[in-house]
Amino acid sequence: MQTIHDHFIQTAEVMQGKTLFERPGQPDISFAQMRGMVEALAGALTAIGVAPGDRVAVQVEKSPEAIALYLATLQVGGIFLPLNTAYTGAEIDYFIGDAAPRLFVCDPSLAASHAHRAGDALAVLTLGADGQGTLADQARTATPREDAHPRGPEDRAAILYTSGTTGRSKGAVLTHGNLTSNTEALLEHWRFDANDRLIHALPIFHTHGLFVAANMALVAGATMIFLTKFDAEQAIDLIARATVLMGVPTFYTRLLKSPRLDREATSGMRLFVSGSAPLLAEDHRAFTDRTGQRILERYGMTETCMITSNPYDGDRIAGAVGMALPGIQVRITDRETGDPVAPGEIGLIEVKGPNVFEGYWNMPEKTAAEFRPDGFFITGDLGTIEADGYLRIVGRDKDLVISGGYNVYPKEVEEAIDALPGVLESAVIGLPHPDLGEAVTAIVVPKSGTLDADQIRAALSDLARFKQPRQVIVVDALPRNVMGKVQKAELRKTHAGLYAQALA
Ligand code: MLC
Ligand code: AMP
Repeated sequence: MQTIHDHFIQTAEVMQGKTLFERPGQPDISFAQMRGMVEALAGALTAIGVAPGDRVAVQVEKSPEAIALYLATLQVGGIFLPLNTAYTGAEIDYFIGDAAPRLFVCDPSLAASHAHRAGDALAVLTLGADGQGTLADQARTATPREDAHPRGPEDRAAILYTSGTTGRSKGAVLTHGNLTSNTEALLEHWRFDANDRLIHALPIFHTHGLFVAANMALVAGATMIFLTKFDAEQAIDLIARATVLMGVPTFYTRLLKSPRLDREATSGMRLFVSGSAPLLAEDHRAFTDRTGQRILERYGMTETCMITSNPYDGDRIAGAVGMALPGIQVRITDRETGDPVAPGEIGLIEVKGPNVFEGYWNMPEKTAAEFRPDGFFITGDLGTIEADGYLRIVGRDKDLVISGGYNVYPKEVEEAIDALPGVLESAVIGLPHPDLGEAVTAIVVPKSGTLDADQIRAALSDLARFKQPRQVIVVDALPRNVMGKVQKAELRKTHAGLYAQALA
């Protein structure tokens, strides 16, 4: 088996001076240069003492060097642990305590606030958006490393934290076999090769930007037009020089807002991919009307990488996420009994295959609870497979909000709100939002008297910005059923129109 690092080295050997990273206003970086960066960083990691199995936690801005650090970690047999740049110090405390990394790499601007973490067991180094910092300094002086620590499909490659229903984040442990098998399946399924030029505007600390988009380009020998963030007008400028865009639905909602999006602007593109959250069927259709292109929607999850995809050649159906990728099995089961449901009925989406993660870091009970005895993983999404064979996602069994492609577990936000003075209880829900798909919204009950909604929002600054409620609504009581359970469905109905007029 080859790891993503092995694949990259082979590709770099062939591609040599071909451009891997193209960045507006900055010099291009070739495959050969990237290989040099990876080997220099692998030398630095070895010198620092990162041993096989050690975790390398990374909270840095998007840069080619950050991708090189990912590959270098795989090369030395380490476990890559990328963290959302929005996470605050309190959130980082938890990840570092839980994963016990050997090395934590942060932005130079945060070096002072993380300095206290450094000790015998944990080195703290920096890497900035410009590729500079104390880690880069070490890479310049260390002896570059060419050999890779041998790794098999079962060996651990990465940990991605995903919020938990109990409020505690869970570290999903992904193996080399998970990453390699999924990249290979996607390359074939989407006909992605060295001729492609991918607009890469996603963050690189999640599955979509790192294990789908970047892995595919690194392995195929494609060029990435590498953007620090998504800007619809910039994307339209660049589309003429690209062949593929991968994005969350908000990318498409924002592209559709631009009058410049038309057939001519997109005529050189061969593939638009959407995933990480539901793409509105009306956006899918509007995109086709405007551009003649049919967005290819696929479905995935941190724990499973990509699961299903609409076909490349066949019908890309609005509101459907397609069929299981090669080598992957998907079934729909009854929520109560776990038995497969009849075709066309709604149930839990379960998945099995080489893409499915090993388990949650240090959480054997949580892991066991999400797998069936026959090895199927319970996604927590609700769906149906109809006679046409396409999977359609109809909802979620898990209490989860997806805002602009970021997952927010209400429990974590509710716990933070409930801890504030004067709050009796709260319910956090996702409401339809014209830009973000869903917006995190808090419904709060005061202990007595009234509460200031703005003060509540301001008091939640320990939470990453994308988890903070866009709006806080103060009410006298929450609706409950006879069992005393808060009726979130009713709250979502009552407040459904809250963001209807929101400006994107
Ligand atoms: C940014 N903000 C968000 C937000 N993104 N708030 C809620 N939800 C989000 N997703 C905050 C900013 O901090 C800022 O706060 C304010 O909103 C305005 O920001 P913006 O400039 O409008 O946002 P922008 O930077 O343009 O980002 C929006 C976005 C981005 C949608 C482009 O969030 C994004 O790239 N999302 C992709 C997420 C992703 O990669 N998901 C894949 C997960 S993997 P303030 O305070 O300054 O106003 C996965 C598996 C799979 O799910 O299947 O792929
Ligand atoms: P994450 O845990 O961040 O990886 O998010 C995974 C979740 O995103 C899945 O469990 C789904 O709920 C959701 N998701 C991903 N892709 C799609 C899609 N195409 N349509 C609807 N939901 C999706």
